[in-house]
Amino acid sequence: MHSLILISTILIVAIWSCLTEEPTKTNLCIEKPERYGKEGREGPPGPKGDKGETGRPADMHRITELEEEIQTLKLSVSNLGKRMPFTYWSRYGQKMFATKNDTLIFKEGIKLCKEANGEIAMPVSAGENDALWQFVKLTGGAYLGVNDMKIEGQYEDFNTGNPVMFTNWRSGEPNDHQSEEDCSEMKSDGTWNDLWCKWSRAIICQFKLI
Ligand code: MFU
Ligand code: CA
Ligand code: CA
Repeated sequence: MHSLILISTILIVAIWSCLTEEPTKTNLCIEKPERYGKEGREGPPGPKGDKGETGRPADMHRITELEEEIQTLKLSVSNLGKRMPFTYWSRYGQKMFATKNDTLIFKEGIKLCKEANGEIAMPVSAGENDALWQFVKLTGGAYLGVNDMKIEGQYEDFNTGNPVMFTNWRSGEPNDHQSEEDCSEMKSDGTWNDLWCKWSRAIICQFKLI
């Protein structure tokens, strides 16, 4: 009976010491991985290194070239941001045309294109007229840059102030209806009509590629 109590006591002490990892640890314990202390503090800085090799002389020509490239990139990135509102794009020759699902009065249309660093669309050839017509089929009537605001009956390109050479007036137009039509639109059949500048129409902007 005494020996049973003695053996039980030894076993309890051995298991207890294994569980608590007390210094009384016996070799009965199953080995556990070693435990490390915390990492020490950072040591003092090392000695100064040797002097480096002399650099190449600055290539001012290359720097100028790179500076110019950066300017061009900055402009492209800025233009991309400004042109985000436009949902429809097409390219014809050296012009990009862009529009979106919205109608504005002529003055507001001019502002919209200007804010995107562009101009109101002004077709100068049958090809450009056709390219714009593709949009007008989707958007309905759209303002063009042709107008006779300065002198009645003298149609100018709003962007340049030059007289227009290419025209595609619908028969009977321009008629300056009620003596108040100094703006112009492309109708859904691709022909032009002069109209009052206060009507709301789709706006197509043009961006020159060179
Ligand atoms: C024609 C057009 C005008 C306007 C009017 C309702 O005149 O030329 O621009 O659209 O119809 C009779
Ligand atoms: Ca007129
Ligand atoms: Ca008209």
